[in-house]
Amino acid sequence: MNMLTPSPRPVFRWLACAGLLLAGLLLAGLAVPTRAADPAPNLVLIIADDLSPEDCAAYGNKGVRTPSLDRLAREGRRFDRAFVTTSSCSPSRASLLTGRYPHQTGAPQLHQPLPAAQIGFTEHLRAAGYWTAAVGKWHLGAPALPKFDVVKQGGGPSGCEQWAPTLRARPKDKPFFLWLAAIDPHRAYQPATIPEPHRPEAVTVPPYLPDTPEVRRDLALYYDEITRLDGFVGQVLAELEAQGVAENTLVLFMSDNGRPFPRCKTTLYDSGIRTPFIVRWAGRVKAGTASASLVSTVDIAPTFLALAGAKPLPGAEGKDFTPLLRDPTASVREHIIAERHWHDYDDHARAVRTQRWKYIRNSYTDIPNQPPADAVNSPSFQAMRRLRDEGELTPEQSAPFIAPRPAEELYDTQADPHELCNLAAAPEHRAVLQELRAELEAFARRTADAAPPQRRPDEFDRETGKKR
Ligand SMILES: [Ca+2]
Repeated sequence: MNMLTPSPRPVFRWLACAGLLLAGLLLAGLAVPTRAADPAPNLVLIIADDLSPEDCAAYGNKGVRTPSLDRLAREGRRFDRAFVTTSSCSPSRASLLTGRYPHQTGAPQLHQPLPAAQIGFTEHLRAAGYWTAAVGKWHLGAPALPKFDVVKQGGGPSGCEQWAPTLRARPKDKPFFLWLAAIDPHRAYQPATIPEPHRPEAVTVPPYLPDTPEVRRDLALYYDEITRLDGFVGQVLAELEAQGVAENTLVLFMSDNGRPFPRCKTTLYDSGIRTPFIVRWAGRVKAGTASASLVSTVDIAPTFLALAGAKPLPGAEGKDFTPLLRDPTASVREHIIAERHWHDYDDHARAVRTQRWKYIRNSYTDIPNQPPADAVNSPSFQAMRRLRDEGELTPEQSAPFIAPRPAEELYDTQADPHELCNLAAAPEHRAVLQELRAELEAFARRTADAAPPQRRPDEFDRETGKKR
């Protein structure tokens, strides 16, 4: 019977196989990314405003609640020696976007707009097929707006309210770059920013600030804004997961400058220029690791362009730090350079920092090491003025009031992490001083760096912070 009537089964088998093969090819076709086997990574850069790494739990401060940053560090790599090129908001951002030092951007002083002729790395990302958006704080001026496809400014007190919604509404047919800039934890501070505010007893008071109730309350309010910012970082991480793109997205968290307190923001001490720097990139950067290698925010532009397979920026100064993503013990630079320019008050200084040493050269020794106007207006600084008048400040706490100040400063950051003991005159460290001095002089020659021909007047009173 079977021999006489041909069975239809082989035909069905063949049809079934062909169908499966076709379906497989179709599925494979859909899964193949537009850029061959290694798809261009999405890049998310999160920029806090005035945050020092010492004020994140991931960097050891258990008094501040930053669960999302803790998670980023747990799932990525924490960089412990990462630095901005200047401790000042808009110049730091202009340097980051152009991959150049502040004096090379045409916008070295606070609030100066970045000239349109300065090329931002986003322009090369766009040429390579990326969709680019800046969301939250802008502070780069109108001429730089066209360097992104989309710029959404503000959105709420935190500056972060539009981050996740913008990510949700992105075009889904392109790799993306997001510049997510917070206004937190920038001053001014209000009570009840978060449901469970930090207690003043829980804060860590650095030794160059007096341990008074005013300073503790001020630090606690600063911590509250850090926690608020942290919540928005968590929303972005959740949205990346919801879209199924977390695996192929590099997230980098940093700050534009250090905490807005005296002897921190605008200074060239680590409290001004050291930044949190956490990179998460699943499967590419080993989770839960830390790196002590030097890295600068001027390095981000060349690194992101290299990762995206985009053209490098002409005239960029930064170094591609992708070796540090593969190996936390790799090295891409021997030192970092940082600059100080006019910021509310007149100033001009430069610093070079190696793994161990910090050398600072102050051009205007006649003025004190002034905090910015927002910090002068803070309860902390006003308490310090009172204590100064009462003779109750330690020498290191008095620094913001003392002039003249030294032309040169040298610190051993390993033995003296708060940079309180100036070794510039110590005979046993003369060789280090000369080496770092020569390094700064070479930098000045190579990049045509010099103090401006004219001093710029202060915009605020140095004691009261009132606008002049
Ligand atoms: Ca800032």
